[in-house]
Amino acid sequence: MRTKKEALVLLLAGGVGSRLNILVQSRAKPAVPFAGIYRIIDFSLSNVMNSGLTKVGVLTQYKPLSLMRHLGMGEAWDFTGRSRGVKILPPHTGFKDSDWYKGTADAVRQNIDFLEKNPADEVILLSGDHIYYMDFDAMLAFHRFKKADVTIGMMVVPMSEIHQFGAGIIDADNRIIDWEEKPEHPKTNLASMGIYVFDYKYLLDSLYRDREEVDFGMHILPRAIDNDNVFAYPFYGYWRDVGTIQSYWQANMDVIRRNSGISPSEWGIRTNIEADGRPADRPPARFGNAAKVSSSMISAGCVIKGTVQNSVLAPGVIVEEGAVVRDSILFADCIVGKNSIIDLTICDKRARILEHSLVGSGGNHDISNVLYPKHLYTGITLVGKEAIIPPEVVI
Ligand code: ADQ
Ligand code: ADP
Repeated sequence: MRTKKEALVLLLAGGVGSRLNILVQSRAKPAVPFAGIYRIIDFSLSNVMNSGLTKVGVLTQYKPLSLMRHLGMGEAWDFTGRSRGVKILPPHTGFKDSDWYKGTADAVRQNIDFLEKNPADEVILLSGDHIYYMDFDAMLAFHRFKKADVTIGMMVVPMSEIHQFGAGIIDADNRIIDWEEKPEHPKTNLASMGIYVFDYKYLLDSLYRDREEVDFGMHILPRAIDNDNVFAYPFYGYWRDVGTIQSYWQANMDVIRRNSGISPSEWGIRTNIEADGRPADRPPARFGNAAKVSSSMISAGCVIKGTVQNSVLAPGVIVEEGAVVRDSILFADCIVGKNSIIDLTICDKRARILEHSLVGSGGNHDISNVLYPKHLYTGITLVGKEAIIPPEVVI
């Protein structure tokens, strides 16, 4: 038997991620900073690297600048040595708004020339939005063993969350026999992780067959499940779609807690730290004599003179005397002024909270809940990039 060609990877990194609110005002969701020194896309990219795959195309769409600067040529994930680097596939905007990508399958279809120039036996389709560790080689082996046309990474989620996902019912052989994208009345809690292995020819045929089929979960997969060989590859590890402020905050907190199942360093997650203000030149974190820090992650260049509890601090954050930071995520170079208290808050890069302010604690969330009912119902306060909170303010 002929040996298989290396699988081609397509990483979908273009989604708007509007539920992440102001964190995605200037950058695509996969470029949102995570756990101090990473960006969300680092997880998918590192999984690709650690699975020994080298042919990668990244599909961009929404505000791709931060993302492109972060990816570079893929040096951080060793893609340049083993192949010709990560190929960034920019959006084909066409002439009018309606030519803008209409869905995930449409996005892949608009890059069909990349697929055709890179023949393979399988195509692995990934999302750039997920926090997880997975060996795609094992999934490929499963796909080949089952002689599948499509294999979908799937895992059990709480019944209350399945409405956000593609939901599948499987038989004893792991064949998917029923499927519903984002079901209103779910019959199962087996969720699609949005991770697909496609037979190369099968994918091309599906994309050419019907141009009206613009989404994998909504169009391509239901038809494939009705007519062809589609299997579920079961996954039992830590996996989170960090698409909401609540799930994003929770996944960051999971990194702090031991035994939560997530460990970027043990998973061998790499990041392009050089693209983010040369943190290699930052000094180690420094703690004043009154500093109190517990259950937290403190990155290089931080200066802590106050109290930090249960929080994630990216490089260069300053917490002044008497200030308290609790249950919060502070992006690079935020400053918390003297005697200010930050509770259950996410501060984007370079935000400055001046002295004697209260953010997130004792504030009235009712007004923001009316303005953004779908975004800010969580009780988590967001402070925008470079925002300045004046002294003695309560938010
Ligand atoms: P959703 O998460 O709703 O459901 P979707 O918004 O279509 O999926 O995005 C999937 C991925 O593609 C994301 O990484 C997104 O950033 C990216 N993306 C979306 N549109 C894009 C475009 N036009 N160009 C480039 N990239 C784009 C999907 C499946 C469900 C499954 C969940 C798992 O449809 O069945 O359960 O993912 O999270
Ligand atoms: P993002 O997380 O979206 O990449 P940044 O604001 O860090 O956000 O990056 C956007 C641009 O701002 C980049 O060109 C970067 O070089 C630049 N930048 C980075 N740090 C600073 C800074 N301290 N002051 C001003 N601009 C900066």
